[in-house]
Amino acid sequence: MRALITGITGQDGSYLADFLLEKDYEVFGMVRRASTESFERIEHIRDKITFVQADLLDQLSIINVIEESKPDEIYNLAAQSFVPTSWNQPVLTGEFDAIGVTKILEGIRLLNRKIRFYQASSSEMFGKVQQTPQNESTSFYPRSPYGVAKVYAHWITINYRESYDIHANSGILFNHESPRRGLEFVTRKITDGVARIKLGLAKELALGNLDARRDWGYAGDYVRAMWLMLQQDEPGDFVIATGKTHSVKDFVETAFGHVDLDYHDYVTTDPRFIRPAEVDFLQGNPLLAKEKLGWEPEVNFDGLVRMMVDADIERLKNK
Ligand code: NAP
Ligand code: G4F
Repeated sequence: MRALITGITGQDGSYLADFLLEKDYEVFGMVRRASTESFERIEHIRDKITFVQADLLDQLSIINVIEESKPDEIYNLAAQSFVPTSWNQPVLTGEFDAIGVTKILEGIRLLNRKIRFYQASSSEMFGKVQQTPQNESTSFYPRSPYGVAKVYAHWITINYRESYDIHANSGILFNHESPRRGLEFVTRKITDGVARIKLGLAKELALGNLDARRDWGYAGDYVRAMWLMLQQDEPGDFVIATGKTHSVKDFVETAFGHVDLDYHDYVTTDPRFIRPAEVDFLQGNPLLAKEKLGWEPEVNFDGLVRMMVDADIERLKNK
């Protein structure tokens, strides 16, 4: 089997590449041109991946990589994925995260409609939640340009499924984290901060809204669900989540507690990290994924926090 992964240099792309290589896939990774490479997350498997260069902004480049890699499956994980940036760059976010998806689907429509497609949809689409817990039928109410773009991408995926009979799938993934998570996202910012404080490299950690609640899982578990969706006879939409919700404060408390520190002594709040509109609460219902895909998460909240704190301490100790 041949798979093309867009966003292979990102958190999810790297775990998915690990997973597919284990399954003996031939893996093609779409990367965009940069003056310096950002291959840290895939350094360990670099020689097993065939890299193809394209950008979500460029239709012809996408057609060329599909033609070159001749994939059985395409996983579209590339995106401008940081929610705060989407207020500063709303147009670019729309171009990448909404129109970019249409460009890949157009490539499939033109070249080979048998290619199976995975779209990285997001629980950010639920935004100001209309129902709790959120499932595949819950109405969307996005609260950021990122969330709005992802709603477009979700619906264009369904539209190509229904219009052209393409095996196009949308995974509505709730927040998933790991030691490979970008440093600006709150979980990694916290675990990196805890490690620095523990090692005497920093004295405080400035955060924004500590009351926001998320359904946090482990990225390694979530890429398995992506693959499972593409192995089904029928394409579909699936919520992937743990079903549990925790506040940012819970995450902070658990992370500091893991290294025997009291967060009250170190955490400050800074209005710079408060968003123009907030998603206050997310909690997914992964029942459909359990029933149809046989998918369940293996790492729980405490295990995830410990894994991330330990990895950051190890990384900074060896610097
Ligand atoms: P990430 O670490 O930010 O990775 C994003 C990837 O997209 C990087 O490889 C980046 O490449 C690539 N990319 C960005 N713009 C591009 C462009 N114009 N052309 C080609 N590639 C481009 O994100 P992630 O956490 O792995 O998330 C993967 C996907 O799942 C994203 O679509 C995200 O929106 C979605 N999602 C994530 C979560 C989550 O909790 N992690 C939850 C729901 C949905 P560079 O290395 O060149 O920057
Ligand atoms: O970690 P975050 O930046 O993730 P957010 O906004 O939930 O988005 C992530 O998950 C989505 C799935 O729901 C993905 F689609 C998206 O691509 C991304 O991966 O923020 C989580 C919460 C927010 O409520 C934020 O206000 O943490 C709060 N927060 C509090 N202090 C902070 C901070 N977030 C960040 N990034 N930095 C802070 O200092």
